[in-house]
Amino acid sequence: MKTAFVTGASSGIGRATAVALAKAGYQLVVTGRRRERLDELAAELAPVPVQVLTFDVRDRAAVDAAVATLPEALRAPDVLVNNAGGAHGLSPIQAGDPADWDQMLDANVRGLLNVTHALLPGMTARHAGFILNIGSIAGQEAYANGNVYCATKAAVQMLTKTMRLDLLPTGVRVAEVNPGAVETEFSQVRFKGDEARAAKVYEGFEPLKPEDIAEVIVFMVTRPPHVTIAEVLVLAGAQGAATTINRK
Ligand code: NDP
Ligand code: 8X3
Repeated sequence: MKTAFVTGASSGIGRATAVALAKAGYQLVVTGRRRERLDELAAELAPVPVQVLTFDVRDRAAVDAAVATLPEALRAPDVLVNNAGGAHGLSPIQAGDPADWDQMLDANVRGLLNVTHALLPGMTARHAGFILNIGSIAGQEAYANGNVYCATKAAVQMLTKTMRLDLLPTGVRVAEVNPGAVETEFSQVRFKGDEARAAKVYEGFEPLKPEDIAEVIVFMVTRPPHVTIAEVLVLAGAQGAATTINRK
């Protein structure tokens, strides 16, 4: 049975991706900080084998320790989906909170590196595998007040491209999906639990669902070894650019 390791599977895009990969025949390692959410997911996916790991991707020692508890086969997954992360705050740079900046830089960039670093020895030893990084339209274009979040996702794009080059001789493929507006807990986290403000982000148009992104991810990672779909931008139908949305 093929194996997939999905970070940030307790919610949103990561959760939907775990479900879709399970349906596609993968056994899973699912990670996040909220253990109960991950246990619920594992129960929902039974009898598919699902291993739950709880750690904060920002904590390299915790990532390494959690990965070390896995059996060898799961430490060398066929597919790694680096999805954990998000936005904290939406302010002009001059009004930004450095604590928010740290959270985004540490989770979206360093966290992706921490998880990748922990799994690469197994993946490169197998000479196969697929790393799928979740970027964002925010990494492709600047929007006002996006500053540090946009920068972290631009970093994901450059890391994806450079990792692809570095890993070429190892047989590990690397690609990126860049979603537009997907209705998840993303905006609740960005606006620190302000549900009304979060709901406004998705008002007046039909946003993407996490399952829409999951479907694209499964298609990408199940291409045969001679095919790499390197980068995909997925927008909502009413979305022309990050903040250009045709709202009714
Ligand atoms: P959600 O908030 O619904 O999910 C985020 C997931 O990441 C959760 O499972 C959360 O788990 C996990 N996570 C966040 N921070 C950490 C951390 N420090 N350590 C471990 N896990 C963490 O948002 P989305 O599903 O929308 O976001 C998933 C990815 O998609 C993110 O990288 C986001 O930037 C990106 N994205 C989202 C878009 C959108 O419009 N929604 C558009 C483009 C990209 P837990 O809280 O349990 O730790
Ligand atoms: C999430 C999409 O446009 O809110 O990455 O930054 S956006």
